[in-house]
Amino acid sequence: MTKRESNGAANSGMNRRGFLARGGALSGTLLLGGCDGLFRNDLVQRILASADSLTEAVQRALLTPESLAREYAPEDISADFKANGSINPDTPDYRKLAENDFKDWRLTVGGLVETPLTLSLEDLRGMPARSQITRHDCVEGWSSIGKWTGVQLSRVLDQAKLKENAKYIVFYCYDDLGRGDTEASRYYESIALPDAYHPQTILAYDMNDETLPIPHGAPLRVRVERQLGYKMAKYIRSIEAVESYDDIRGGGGGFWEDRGYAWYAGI
Ligand SMILES: Nc1nc2c(c(=O)[nH]1)N[C@H]1C(S)=C(S)[C@@H](COP(=O)(O)O)O[C@H]1N2
Ligand SMILES: [Mo]
Repeated sequence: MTKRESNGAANSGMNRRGFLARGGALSGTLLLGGCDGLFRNDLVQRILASADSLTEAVQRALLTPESLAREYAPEDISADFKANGSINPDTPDYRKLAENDFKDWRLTVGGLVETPLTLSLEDLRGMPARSQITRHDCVEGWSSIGKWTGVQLSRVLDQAKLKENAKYIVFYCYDDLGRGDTEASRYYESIALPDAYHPQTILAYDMNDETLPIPHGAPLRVRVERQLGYKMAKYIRSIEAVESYDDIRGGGGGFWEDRGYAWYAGI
């Protein structure tokens, strides 16, 4: 893949034939097992096995071009992208990192991986980047369009090498949205491998061509473009590969899921 890849299917007004041609190219990639080995056959098998409900299986379309979220044109970018949930975390560890412009921030990648990683922002910026202009839909009923740039999560996971039994990717955040001042009341989220390996799932460090601002999740937030806003963890501290999220916090797989929201929030 090229250093900067972008999917122009939506904003170029591609016709159906062009769209199908893209689809052919994508499935060709799958069959050849190319694309940096992202779509190895065993991974595809595990992805299919990890779909934990029919709705989820139906909504997942990782293996078809329709699975790509629509991408917009630069002129569609919202002048005022709403910031929601935590907008300025006040936990002491986050304040300290923010004061030093996140120079000391490190992303740890662990759990069910062969090679645990510790990555700085520089490391992440040094990896191949992807930009996409997408619409963010919040469960509360508002939407905004923004441009996101970052590294595909798949690249980071491939560097860490997922173990055979890894099924979910968990994001732990710095903000204490639960206001309980304990580890357990901090924001967290989880996604399954099909979303983790989706080409538009990126760890974003830039928004609208500028460094990701604090209200939107500095220094790093995930974009999971086929799901609702609450799945897109901001203020990421660490990433963990797990077989199950049953034993994490309330067992729902996320801060809001533990409070009744659906774990799979497809749109
Ligand atoms: N760490 C963290 N991530 C979070 C939240 C939060 O409060 N804390 N809110 C979620 C919700 S409900 C939405 S809609 C989006 C908001 O992202 P934005 O502030 O960039 O609009 O972030 C999601 N990720
Ligand atoms: Mo939201």
